Amino acid sequence: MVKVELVQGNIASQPDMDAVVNAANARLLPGSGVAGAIHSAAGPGLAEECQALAPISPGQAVISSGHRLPNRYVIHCLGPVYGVDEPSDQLLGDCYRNALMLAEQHQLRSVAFPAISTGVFGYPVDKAAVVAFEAIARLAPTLNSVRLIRLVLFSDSDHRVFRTALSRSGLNP
Ligand code: AR6
Repeated sequence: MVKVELVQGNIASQPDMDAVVNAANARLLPGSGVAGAIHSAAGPGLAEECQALAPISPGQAVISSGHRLPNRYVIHCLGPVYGVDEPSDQLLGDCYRNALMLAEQHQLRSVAFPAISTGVFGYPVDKAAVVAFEAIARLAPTLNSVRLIRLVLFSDSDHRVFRTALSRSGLNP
């Protein structure tokens, strides 16, 4: 069974993971928050590669190489803008599902996610945590290659909210 773990930290500093997930914008350009941290650590080659993959729509995921990041791959997800892209819970769940399916297709063992949509896109953290773990729990029995899923939370309070949701999710019994 896949292991799900939580850490507080920076998504661009997860050297032991095969892939990190970017909370991207539709055009896959460098932005603020997660996208800013990932693009500045990866260098300009990431934005160049992404031009051919963009645009993407809410819920979609695409994969690129990691460039100067310590990870082999970056999986770019466009989360829903809360209150605008509907149904937001389904679209946010699609991000986690589609990212994990790409990881499976590339036979990756470990994937680190940020809390997609909970920054600029305004998704309430407690609701986002429930959606994330529901999507992961539903897909977990079908995963063969992925053995470790890490949620990287930027703040202590987000880390606590995700910890509560994980303990109620039925994952990691
Ligand atoms: N590592 C881990 N988590 C982080 C980091 C980091 N380095 N930086 C911020 N967070 P956001 P979104 C947290 O805004 O809501 C961008 O401009 C942050 O506290 O990065 O999906 C893109 O270009 C929050 O909890 O992603 C898009 O236009 C969470 O990561 C748009 O923002 C997500 O915040 C995407 O918005």
